[in-house]
Amino acid sequence: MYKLYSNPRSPYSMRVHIYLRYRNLPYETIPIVLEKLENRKKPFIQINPYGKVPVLQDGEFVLSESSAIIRYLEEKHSFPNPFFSTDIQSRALLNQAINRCESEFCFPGSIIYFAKKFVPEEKWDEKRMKDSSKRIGRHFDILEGILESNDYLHENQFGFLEVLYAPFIKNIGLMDTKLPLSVENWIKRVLGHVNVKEVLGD
Ligand SMILES: N[C@@H](CCC(=O)N[C@@H](CS)C(=O)NCC(=O)O)C(=O)O
Repeated sequence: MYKLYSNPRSPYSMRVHIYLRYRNLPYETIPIVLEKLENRKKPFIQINPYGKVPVLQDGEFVLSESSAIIRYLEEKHSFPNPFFSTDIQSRALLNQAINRCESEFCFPGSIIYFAKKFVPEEKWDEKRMKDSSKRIGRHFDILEGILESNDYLHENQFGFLEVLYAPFIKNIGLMDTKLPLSVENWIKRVLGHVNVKEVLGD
């Protein structure tokens, strides 16, 4: 059975929980208490020297990075509705969208999230946070081009991208960004997905 080293408040871990439930793959969760810095100590630091969750263990094989974990499991199992199509250009476009999700949304989003959750307001780097909000706004304006005529981002099916975005769009209210209606509706759709709700709650 797969083992998933994870923390219940970690959005990157939540991605993998959503995915494992979506694919109905049995797994055991091994909680890592970040608050007690368990991630920085042995034995976890030997499992991932970067000290980050999630980490998947498949027998002797150990893999970190949420996106790489999901991709590995997709490639290992032959699902009837795989996230990656056999068409090389479709796969390339999905990879492009995955990279943009990380760099144009999750990265600027984490700047705002961590400031608002963990830094006293008088110490906020307002300019950096405003620039991050703008970047997120631009990203969703671009995604509107897809979502005004599609329910989902890639090939109009709930898939890899929705799994990656889900835990982060849950906090979209913190991002001070005006969203196009089609994006708001997509967010509702994703957060209403049964496996997303199982992991993130209502
Ligand atoms: N790029 C990594 C990011 C993982 C990550 O940043 N995990 C956070 C929790 S959400 C963590 O373990 N932080 C602990 C630390 O950096 O000390 C992924 O996609 O899995």
